[in-house]
Amino acid sequence: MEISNIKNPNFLKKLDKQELEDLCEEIRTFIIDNVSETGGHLASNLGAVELTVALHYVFNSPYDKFIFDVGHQSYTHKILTGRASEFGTLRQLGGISGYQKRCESEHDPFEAGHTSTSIAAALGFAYARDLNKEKYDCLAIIGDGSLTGGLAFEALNNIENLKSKVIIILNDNEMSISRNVGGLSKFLKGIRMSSSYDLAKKSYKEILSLTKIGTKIYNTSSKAKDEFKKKINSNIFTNLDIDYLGPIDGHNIDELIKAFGKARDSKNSILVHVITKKGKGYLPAEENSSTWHGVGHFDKVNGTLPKSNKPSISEIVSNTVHEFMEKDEDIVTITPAMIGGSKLEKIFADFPNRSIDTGITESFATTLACAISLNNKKVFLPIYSSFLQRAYDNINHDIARMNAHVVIGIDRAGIVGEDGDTHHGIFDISFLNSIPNLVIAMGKDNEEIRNLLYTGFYKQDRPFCIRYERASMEFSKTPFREIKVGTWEYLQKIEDCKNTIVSYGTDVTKIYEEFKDKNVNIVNARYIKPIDKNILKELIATNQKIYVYETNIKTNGLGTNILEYFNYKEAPNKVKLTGIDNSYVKHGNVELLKKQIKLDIDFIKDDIIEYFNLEK
Ligand SMILES: Cc1ncc(C[n+]2csc(CCOP(=O)(O)OP(=O)(O)O)c2C)c(N)n1
Repeated sequence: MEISNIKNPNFLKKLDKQELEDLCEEIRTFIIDNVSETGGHLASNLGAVELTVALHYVFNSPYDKFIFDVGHQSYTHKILTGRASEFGTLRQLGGISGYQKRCESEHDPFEAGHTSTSIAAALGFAYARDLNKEKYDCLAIIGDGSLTGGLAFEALNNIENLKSKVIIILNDNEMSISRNVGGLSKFLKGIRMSSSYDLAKKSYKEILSLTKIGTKIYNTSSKAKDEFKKKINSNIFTNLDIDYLGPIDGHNIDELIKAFGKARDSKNSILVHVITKKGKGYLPAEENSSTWHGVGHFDKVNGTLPKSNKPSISEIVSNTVHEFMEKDEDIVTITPAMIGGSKLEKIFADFPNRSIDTGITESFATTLACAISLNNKKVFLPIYSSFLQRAYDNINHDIARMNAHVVIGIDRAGIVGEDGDTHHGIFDISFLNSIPNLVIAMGKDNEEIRNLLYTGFYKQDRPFCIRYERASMEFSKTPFREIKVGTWEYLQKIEDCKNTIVSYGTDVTKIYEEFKDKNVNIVNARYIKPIDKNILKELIATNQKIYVYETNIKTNGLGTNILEYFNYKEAPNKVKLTGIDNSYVKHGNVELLKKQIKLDIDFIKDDIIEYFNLEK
């Protein structure tokens, strides 16, 4: 079958078991072929092929609502719903998204990119369906990793409350990005292994008919039957009034179809526990699903990923914290499920007693970090900028208010590229800027990043946020020195020059490369908060014309901080702010995205030349 020709999932209903199995193999090959070119979430998608085909066989999308948690594993769904021919554009600028998108298809009723929202969404759809007196099924397809998020638990708790039927498909591959953690994961493992489960799998009629009393129960009210069913199959889900069915072999089409049929016919909300193998069908991904969770383009024949010759900034940060942890037993590192992404492998291997993976729990991890730090500890808490949005209240209400010594590593700050609008780290400055006690810093190179970390851990004792982007740079073990909180530096200061560019991070490095020896002053505003009032006073006194360059949301950014101070000082300076307007940035290559929103260095260079009336 030509996968690219699939227009919708209707054809599936006519296929027999063998044809369905063949289709799954073809889809797998199609995914590997395409993702090896475009990059994407390979291992998660390979594990969910049969599961998704069986769901589309049993249910009727778009009539029934398919809500994939995160959406990173929805490629088979995209293929079956008419988007296979566009797979060459996956995650590229102007191409199809790597997640569900309402604008892409009527088969995508909801959108995500962050985890643990699917059950809440399915429940909301189901509640509205019942209010509207309509009849269709609302499905949340959620991984065991995403089920560790508090939001998923809150939704489970509300199923009994809202009383609308939802179907939860738990795709359990024992993995988050790294191996899944925590009591829930242990519990799921227990279910998979337990023999009592086998008992529960047999029909309760079979069990009841073994004894006289049982037969009597079976012949009496359905309530008694329900009670008995619950007893033999009692677990966390059934105790929340959600029926439980499973575990089901997630690569056996027949078993899946039968189980999903039962779920469709059930009156009650139900969770179908499906066991899958992450990376299924592609050996390198099966053997190392963490590495192959999300990848760039790769060599599909040899199963090799391209190597960067420079370390990522995440690695530079974690290497530096590792140096501190070697000598300082009071540092604890906490990650909400991002050991690999935040490059914490060595910290976790060398300091297992002071490293915690809390699962996908940005909110919990932040309050936990706060409490640990209040007990004579310093906590390193790296979280991706966009996921930090989940922890806003915990940073404000806990860490900042109690002035706790937590060094928050804001990883993937700025535009991240192919993951798109749900993942760009462009809001953190804006939402943290208004919180008292917080320091927000961003270093321009290896040495400054290391010195900022040193300052955050050893030269102050309050919350310290250090942002760093998704990029690579040279690493070297430079000696540490303090960078006084709230101090900026001139990268270039020219006598009598009245033009000043202010920027931070690698943006200021790029500006310096473009404008060194030109008639502009260049200020590295490595502390976005607090700002350097001495330098600002100097800029006012010499009436500098100022250009602020940020690749984050403009509202409440560094530029706003400068304007606020100038307003307070009734400064006469002309100031131009550049940054991202109050809008979402799409997915695609970082440089192309920056060009699209007119924030790439070439555009900025011309803009600065024009603004300051400089010679080209
Ligand atoms: C709030 C949030 N935190 C972290 C992530 C990063 N992330 C994406 S997928 C994933 C693991 C999901 O595991 P699971 O749900 O089991 O799906 P699998 O990929 O194993 O199929 C994580 C941690 C995210 N998308 N959203």
